[in-house]
Amino acid sequence: MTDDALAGALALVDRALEAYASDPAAVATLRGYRARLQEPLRVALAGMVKAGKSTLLNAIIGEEIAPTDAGECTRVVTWYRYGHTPRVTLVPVAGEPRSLPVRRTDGRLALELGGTPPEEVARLVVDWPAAGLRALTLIDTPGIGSLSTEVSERSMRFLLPEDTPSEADAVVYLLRHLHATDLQFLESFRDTAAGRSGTVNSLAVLSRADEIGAGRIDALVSARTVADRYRRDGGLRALALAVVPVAGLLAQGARTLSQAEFAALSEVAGLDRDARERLLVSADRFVRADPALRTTPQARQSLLDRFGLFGIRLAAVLLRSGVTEPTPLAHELARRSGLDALLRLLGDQFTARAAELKARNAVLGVETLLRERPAPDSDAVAAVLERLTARAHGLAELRLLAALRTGTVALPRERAADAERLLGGEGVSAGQRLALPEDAPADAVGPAAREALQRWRRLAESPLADRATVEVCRVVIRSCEALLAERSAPLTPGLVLTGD
Ligand SMILES: Nc1nc2c(ncn2[C@@H]2O[C@H](COP(=O)(O)OP(=O)(O)O)[C@@H](O)[C@H]2O)c(=O)[nH]1
Ligand SMILES: [Mg+2]
Repeated sequence: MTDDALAGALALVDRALEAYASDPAAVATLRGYRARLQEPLRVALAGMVKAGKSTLLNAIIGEEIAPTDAGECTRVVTWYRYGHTPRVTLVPVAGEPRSLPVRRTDGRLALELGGTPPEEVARLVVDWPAAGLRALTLIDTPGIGSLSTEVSERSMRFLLPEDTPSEADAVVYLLRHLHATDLQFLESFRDTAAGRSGTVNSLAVLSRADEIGAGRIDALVSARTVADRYRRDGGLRALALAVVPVAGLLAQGARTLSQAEFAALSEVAGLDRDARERLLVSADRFVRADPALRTTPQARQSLLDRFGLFGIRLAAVLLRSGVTEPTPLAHELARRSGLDALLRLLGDQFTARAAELKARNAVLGVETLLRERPAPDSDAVAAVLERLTARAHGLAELRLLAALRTGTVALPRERAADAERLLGGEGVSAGQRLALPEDAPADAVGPAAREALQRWRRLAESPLADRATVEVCRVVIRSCEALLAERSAPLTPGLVLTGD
């Protein structure tokens, strides 16, 4: 299924290259699409200023490289992609790309534009040898709805270009509180021609989730409830495949926890109850001079910056409940931060579908080209395109999934949920599509797939089914048939991007 879409898209672009051979601009565009099909999936992190994008990007990569908070570099789009050696390249709007020095302060990259004004920078490209970047290229975007409309516009132009397909294959959209600007953005992403059926390539993160519970230890539980509410009632269902709460700062700290930090956290955890509660009552109190502590106020300040009061409290609880080593502490903190759940979603929804998402973008690109610059041979290219979209079932699944999510196709709620799952809306593995328990034996797939197939065949043959329903049935039935045919395929989800 997967290879079909990718091979088909490559063949389509090659055919278009022939048709447009005498049009240098079109050739350059098409070559770009071709290269892109063979690169890792591009996932952009988007959201308002200070939503926690750069922090979350670091957490996903597992290294503290992206600069956070203000600075001119946070005003330009920055790509983080896999490379053997660290390298930073500035790509100007006009002129040749040039290398920038790779300088780090406290681990993070000190990205400076070397005199070029931000508005003359198309993007910065950071090549970095981080394992997490092998499967995904991550793109940090400047905040939307920022005080500077020019910065905000730059992000929107990147995510929603007017005349070309988006440069990102998928988007993780961070929101702190459901804000009108957030919804507006998600809606335009969904509706724009280039981002058509954007639902299938967006995930929403309720970011800085630790702040929702005012630093209480159960903050993530409250955040989960808020995220569930957003998903149900907030109009987000039509706009993103899932909404998950993540405490990005804690996640970043957990993935880069140092021995010294572990020692300092252990000292806090080892205090007697009264002293500990007094110390952790507020951020101010935590960093005050205290002769009873070995950890200096500066070190405590740094702990606070890296983990937040919530993270320090949580670490103290874990250390008191029997965690004794840095690695298990780091893992438990990452799990509780919500990062593991997000990585699993990225794996299930994006990485496992990378071929289809990339192919979809190439198809949109060729479609746009055919529409806007017809060539003598356009009809032949259009025919190849049509055959591809009809044949590549993965693309049909994405299209139908988006239609179901956005309510363009109306089905009774339970039926729609069944269809979405079978189409891979909760992950593309056989187990996820058939709602099998995680420990189900491989031979459970056959009977479950057959049952689903019969269920959807009955509906298709029902005299009450209208044309739209029959069309849904056709695609779902094909997904069931593919499950039966691929019974030997792995039961478990696709690649999960955990680091160490
Ligand atoms: N408490 C808390 N603070 C966070 C979290 N994520 C980011 N921050 C802080 O919020 C500020 C903005 O974060 P940044 O990642 O630069 O946001 P961006 O503008 O969206 O890239 C920084 O001071 C971060 O330390 C989080 O999960 N919890
Ligand atoms: Mg940022």
